[in-house]
Amino acid sequence: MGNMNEAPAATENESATTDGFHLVIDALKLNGITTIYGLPGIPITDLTRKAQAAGMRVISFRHEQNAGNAAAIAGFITQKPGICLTVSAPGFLNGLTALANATTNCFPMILISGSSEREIVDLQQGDYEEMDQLAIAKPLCKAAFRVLHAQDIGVGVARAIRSAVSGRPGGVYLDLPAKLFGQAMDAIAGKNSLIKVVDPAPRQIPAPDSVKRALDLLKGAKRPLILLGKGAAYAQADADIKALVEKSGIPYLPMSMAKGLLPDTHPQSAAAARSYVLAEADVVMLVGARLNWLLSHGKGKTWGAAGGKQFIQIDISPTEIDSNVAIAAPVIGDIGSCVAALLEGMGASFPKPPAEWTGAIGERRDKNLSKMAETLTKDPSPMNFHSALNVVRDIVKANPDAMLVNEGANALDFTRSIVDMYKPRKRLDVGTWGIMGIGMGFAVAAAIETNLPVIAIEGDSAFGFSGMEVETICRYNLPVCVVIFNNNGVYGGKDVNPTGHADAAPTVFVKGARYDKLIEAFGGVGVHATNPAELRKAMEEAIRSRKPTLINAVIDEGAGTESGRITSLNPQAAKKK
Ligand code: FYN
Ligand code: ADP
Repeated sequence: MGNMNEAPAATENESATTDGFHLVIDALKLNGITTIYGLPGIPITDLTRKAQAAGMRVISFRHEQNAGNAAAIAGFITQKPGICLTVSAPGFLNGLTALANATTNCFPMILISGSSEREIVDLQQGDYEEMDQLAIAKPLCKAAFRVLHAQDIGVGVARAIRSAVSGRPGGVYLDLPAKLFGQAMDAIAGKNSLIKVVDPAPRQIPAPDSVKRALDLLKGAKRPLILLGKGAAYAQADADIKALVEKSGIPYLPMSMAKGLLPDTHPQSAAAARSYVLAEADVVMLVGARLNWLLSHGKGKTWGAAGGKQFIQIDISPTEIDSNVAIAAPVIGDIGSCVAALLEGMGASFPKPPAEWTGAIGERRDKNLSKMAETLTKDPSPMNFHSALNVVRDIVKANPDAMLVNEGANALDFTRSIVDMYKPRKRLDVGTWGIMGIGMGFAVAAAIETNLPVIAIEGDSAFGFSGMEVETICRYNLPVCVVIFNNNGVYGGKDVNPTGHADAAPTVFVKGARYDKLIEAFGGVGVHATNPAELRKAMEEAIRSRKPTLINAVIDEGAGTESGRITSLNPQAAKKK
């Protein structure tokens, strides 16, 4: 027996060492992160293997942009930062679009990229995939860190997690030079260097006077409107948000990714009277929504007579206030805390808006709804967006838990107004930036994070940006049903090359393309749907079977308009007289 005061002889384990690979994995797992979306390659191939061996899910993509989009939307769905792992330089650059899109949309994600050694990069000595990745990432994300020593990995990961989810969520870059992974250190010291982040997204309680100011404004409003944004969806304060709307009796307008916070069929929804309520409201309460281009910057003819409006804005970011127009009543804090405080301040009863206002909205809403209903009954051949979406609308209504991914131009805009959503955080779309290419990355993450059926409604152009991930969807046997609205081109297939040269017009694709054949190459189910009945049957079977499915829905190549509802943003040469 040794001297009782001496530490017991170290067991084999305790004398073991750890290394950078394992410290990165242990730091992520310690913080409840179980999934990595990425693409193996130098210098992170072994990190992907070791992460999988350590019990993490490592979802391997065909292009890093799609892995990054998957990580970003995983963050939106879970409130935990999604992790995208890439190789250095080109792989890092491929991930940047997703990192920037995450930051723009306030989705929490961490882009982790292997990189070249500092000493070589700084001397510009021409290393393999040499690039100063940290400097390039910084302007595109919320925070960026580099770790050079194994003992700092715990701090680096902790800072990245806290930066991604605290305050306004966003994208964070974590730069790991190749040499870091092989650095060994004492296992106990390594374990002790890791940080389990405490309260990474602390509640931010609004000032009581700001809550009172907002409620006083609402009480005095003759034509109040609540505008729900994706920040409200992200906050996961669903019951209180629903209570706020219903207790106030105020009409509400959901932005696209806030659809489903209350069912789109809710009697207070003003979605089908959008232009009227934006123009006529006298007090507008923004809840996790920005007055950016999607809301005409809070000014102009969209908002009716100049000066007639007063805005209340609930947001976690104080510097968002007054970004476009004066905000009369800012309420700064996390939406959960702000809405709870508003509800408390409303007391037992709160004055309802004048019947004249809600009545006028109802009239306009019903008029638009009946016009839409009439359009949806038409059954043209080939299908148009309305007749195809009439099927999708029914499928989503019958499967309210299914996730809906949506991108495109007409495919996006018509789906947004035709397909009602019934539950929060089900509609995942192009968001603030109107970006193309989020489709398959979002679909993979929606399936991985929820294990629910995923319906991806894709424009044929939009699908082209991430279509190779159909192999990823098949490889992991994900319950994803991709419906491609195939109208032969960007916006449609009608353009012609005026020169008579054999080159197709820039917006036109191969006519009659059979995208359904693509998924068959990987063992998935391909369906060619030329009418609503075929589309309905294929979607119902995909939901039932949970098999990876791609439906090539033939749409009239003349259907829709250039850029959908934002044609005005696409400058066109003045029509020749
Ligand atoms: C809405 N509407 C409806 C319904 N829902 N009518 C009947 N039934 C239903 N269910 C009406 C609504 O009241 C409007 O009519 C009209 O339909 C359009 O409503 P929408 O689509 O909600 O609103 P709008 O005006 O298009 O909103 C502007 C916008 C939106 C910029 C917020 O277009 C948008 O989010 N666009 C995203 C574009 C994008 O990112 N594209 C991707 C890349 S583009 P009125 O009230 O009568 O006006 C690549 O080329
Ligand atoms: P939408 O496009 O749906 O209008 P935006 O992305 O423009 O939504 O706005 C989202 C807003 O929500 C951002 O200003 C962001 O700061 C804010 N936000 C995000 N999460 C929260 C939260 N948990 N609490 C409060 N505000 C939030």
